[in-house]
Amino acid sequence: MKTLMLTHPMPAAPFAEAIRAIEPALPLVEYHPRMDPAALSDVQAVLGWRFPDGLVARLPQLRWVCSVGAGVDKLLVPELPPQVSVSRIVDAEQAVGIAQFVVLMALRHARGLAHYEELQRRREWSRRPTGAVRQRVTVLGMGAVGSAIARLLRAVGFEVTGYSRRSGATLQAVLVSGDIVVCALPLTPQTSGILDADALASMPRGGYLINIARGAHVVEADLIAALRSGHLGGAALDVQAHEPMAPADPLWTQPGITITPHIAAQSSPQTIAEQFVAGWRQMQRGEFPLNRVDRSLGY
Ligand code: OXD
Repeated sequence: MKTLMLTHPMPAAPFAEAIRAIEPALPLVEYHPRMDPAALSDVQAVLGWRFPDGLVARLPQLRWVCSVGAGVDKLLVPELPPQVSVSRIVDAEQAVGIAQFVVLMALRHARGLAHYEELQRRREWSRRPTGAVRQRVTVLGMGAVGSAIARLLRAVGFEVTGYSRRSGATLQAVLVSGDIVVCALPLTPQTSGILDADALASMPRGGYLINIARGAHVVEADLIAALRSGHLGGAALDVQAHEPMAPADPLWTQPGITITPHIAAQSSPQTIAEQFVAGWRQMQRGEFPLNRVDRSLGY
């Protein structure tokens, strides 16, 4: 099964090297925009992050798309034929890394670190006593990543409520009780824009939002408005609607927002290669690939 590497903006070479070390016979070709149609006509598998416009129509033999990440939203394009299997990487180490990042941001907020950073800039030594953290955190999305986040938050003292499609509670009910809200949802048509003005207004005054999922979950203009009005106390956005963010993006300069460039945690090329090769071998045997997503759900 010839495989097209579509990992841009990540370089393909580390993934290709790790795959060849496990399965030297696996035919790999790296995508470039001016590729000859003949080189695409026999591609059966894609290892990728995002489909360039119009590419799917140039892959008549496509059988399997494997995401290089945990999310598949940029690969589930409408023109993807229904019989194509889609899978993703499920990496416990990445989940732990993301959970560590969330705990870092939650503690930074709960312990008021931004205040002390500001005091240091002003050379001001003044104390504001606080107890151990016991704030309530709502984790939206209780898949592998959300569950790891909930476990680690509880371990450091937060009171955690998880929300998922199956949990029965309404979104509004769980937002009301979250001093901190963590978004770990898959991006689907149902969750796109889920954190809009109404949802943010449901959070308690002074609430804090941490997004490690996808920028499109948040209506960014509504978030900025909620911060400007003083309703929300701040936000940590590891993901943004437009990545990479343009210099003029208003999120950069909004007080209270901490921006990081989608670095909460990545899977290693080795892990991705191992899972990709396992799926490739399954596909060769006529089986479904490892970590196949339900295309009707989008995760
Ligand atoms: C993702 C990832 O899907 O980094 O965002 O794995």
